Amino acid sequence: MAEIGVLGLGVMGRNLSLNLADHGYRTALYNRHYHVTEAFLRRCREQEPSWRRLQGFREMEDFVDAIERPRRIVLLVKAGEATDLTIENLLPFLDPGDVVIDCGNAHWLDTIRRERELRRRELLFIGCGISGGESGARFGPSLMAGGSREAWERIEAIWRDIAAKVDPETGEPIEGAAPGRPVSGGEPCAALVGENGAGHYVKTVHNGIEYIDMQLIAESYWLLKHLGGFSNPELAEIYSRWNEGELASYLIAITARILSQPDPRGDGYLIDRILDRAGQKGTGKWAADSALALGVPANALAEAVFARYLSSRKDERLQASRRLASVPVGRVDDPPGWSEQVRHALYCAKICAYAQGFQLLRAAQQEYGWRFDFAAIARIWRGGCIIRARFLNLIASAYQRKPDLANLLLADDFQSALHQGHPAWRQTVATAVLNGMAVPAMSAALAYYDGYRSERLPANLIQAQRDFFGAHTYERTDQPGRRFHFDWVGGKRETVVE
Ligand code: NBP
Repeated sequence: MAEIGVLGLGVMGRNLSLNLADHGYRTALYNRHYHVTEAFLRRCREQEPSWRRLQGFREMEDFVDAIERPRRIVLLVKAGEATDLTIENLLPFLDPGDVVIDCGNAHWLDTIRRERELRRRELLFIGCGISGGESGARFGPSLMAGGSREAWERIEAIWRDIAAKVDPETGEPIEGAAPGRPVSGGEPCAALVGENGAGHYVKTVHNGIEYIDMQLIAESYWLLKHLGGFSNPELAEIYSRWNEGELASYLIAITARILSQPDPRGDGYLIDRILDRAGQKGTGKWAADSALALGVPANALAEAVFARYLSSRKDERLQASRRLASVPVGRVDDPPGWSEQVRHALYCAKICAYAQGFQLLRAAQQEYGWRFDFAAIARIWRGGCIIRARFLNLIASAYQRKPDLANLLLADDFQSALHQGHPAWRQTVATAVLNGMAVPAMSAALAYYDGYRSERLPANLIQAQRDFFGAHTYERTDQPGRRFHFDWVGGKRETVVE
């Protein structure tokens, strides 16, 4: 009998199945179109003996029957309607106590609904965020599970086995897994983060941070390239060097690789031939939607999503570039000094990006009744996932020391990094603006920082305007706890409203 089943053999399902097989799990496989299953198994059998642990089925009923009870069935199908349809088709074959684990990129509200519906049928349901793309699924993803403890206990050992591992001493990802030879030892990047939709919510916030991180890196690249005048090999060298320090992360590492890639179709570099139109699958928007819905000032997140929208309007931008006034883009006098400034700006803005992500998690736990362990979430993001970064160790320590920390910006390590880096950050944003270069995420993060640290903001005027046109009332600084309305037209009477 199989110990687990995987339903959906797209990119993620195939790779997660191989990961399971590498770890010795007998795995049953099913895909809507059987020819996909057949082709996959044929390739597996030719390549690696341990993959004989994978067994494919044409009929869904036979697939379910082949899994030992109570069953564990992983769904890796397209998120949305396809997931509902798949669950509906599975239901007649399941028995009470079986656990269904949806590893697709589901919206957390769908997961909350599905968990409730399956619980009514005495079935367990886990919504599990999975990050790391194809190679993460293959050699160790970051796994963010949401569900009941009973359901989690049924998959915990497997999840810890197949997840990415980090060195318990340094927190650095342990690399080196190969087909048939998984990483052994290390701290697994897998955890139960909360009930029902919590895992998919954490994954959504992960993706939101990923959007900001990518936008910030893209902005830094643009500033270095155009204002610093660095060539692609020099840029690759700069990012490789940055990858040795506080910015060390998967996204910085791949940026260095990307910038040094020659064009396979001719002279020059591939990066210069790639169209500047960014795609998206919508999880960044979900995160930004949630920030708006929950009243969380995640402006860098929103800007990162908007920046992709703006980039996708290539034809309009082309027209506008010929018609709207601009300023000539200059060159800085001291390119090495400039790259240091940009490095500080990137790091400070990145701290704000993560601060906004964790603020979102804080607000969501109140809204949905979850209780997040922020340190644990930071720890499972250190390996396997797209935003894995050295400085997640600092975030984990900050929350470990102070689980109720109001905002990451206030953690000692980040306070001092911001103290040290903010002059260069300001200089970077100012230089970009004066040269007509858009740095939406870097400047939004700076506005967030400056707004957050301001004892007073001009919101007094907004309150006065609201009271003027809509009698929305205001509070006075000298009479706390009471609300007032002023007769702005008559100009005489201020009344106490309550
Ligand atoms: P793929 O596009 O490679 O595969 C999609 C799978 O969904 C195929 O097995 C397909 O079956 C199945 N499917 C579809 Br489409 N409609 C179905 C339906 N109505 N009923 C049953 N099965 C259906 O996607 P993927 O990249 O493997 O992603 C799978 C899930 O994992 C998605 O939810 C995705 O958001 C999530 N995810 C992806 C990544 C990533 O980096 N790719 C990362 C994290 C999470 P077929 O072969 O018969 O068409």
